[in-house]
Amino acid sequence: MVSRVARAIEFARLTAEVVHGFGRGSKLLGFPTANMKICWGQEDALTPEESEVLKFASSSKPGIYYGWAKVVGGDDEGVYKTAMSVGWNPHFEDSKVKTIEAWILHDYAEDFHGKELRVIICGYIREEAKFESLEALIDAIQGDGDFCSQQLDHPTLHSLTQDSWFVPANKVM
Ligand code: ADP
Ligand code: RBF
Ligand code: MG
Repeated sequence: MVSRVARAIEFARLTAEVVHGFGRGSKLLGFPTANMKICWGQEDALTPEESEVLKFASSSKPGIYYGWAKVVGGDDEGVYKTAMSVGWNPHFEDSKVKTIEAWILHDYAEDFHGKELRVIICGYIREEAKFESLEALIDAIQGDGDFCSQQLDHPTLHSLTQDSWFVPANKVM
């Protein structure tokens, strides 16, 4: 049994390029995850946005989070719910890198590797786990999606879809 408790966190507004991950999100699990670029070991030469991502990656508790996401620069710039995995993917022993990955709860018509992903991470639901089987991991991820979606229906969190973080800079009044 997977136990989930929603814990609010200080909202984390992050933006990063979508980079290639292990390539198994869609193919092996059936859940595509957009991996955010993390500039490890480059502390001195980062933009403020890159520093924020690095800070979040370094200091956040590994686990599953909920939030809102928007892909910038593609055909679909909607703000959608997302379930996010932050950590080491302990189910897979070959994973030696900490990742920030967003499974956006929306069907996109196109792949968006290389585009900008903006997110507001709002809360934490559970630790990452190693499961008995791939099916058990898949069930857990599906359950996380449902749980995250419910949290985001709360009016306070739903109003973040209108947050200035998601408004293009040239359209801010
Ligand atoms: P990778 O290992 O390169 O991250 P994945 O199999 O996890 O590959 O697929 C992630 C890619 O799928 C994203 O970078 C994005 O281009 C695309 N994608 C399409 N729909 C979604 C979605 N709903 N959520 C996340 N990524 C999506
Ligand atoms: N990986 C794990 O090793 N353990 C987990 O408990 C776990 N939970 C996840 C929950 C969600 C909602 C998502 C989107 C991913 C999760 N992952 C977890 C990460 C998953 O293994 C990873 O996205 C794929 O391996 C592709 O890199
Ligand atoms: Mg991925």
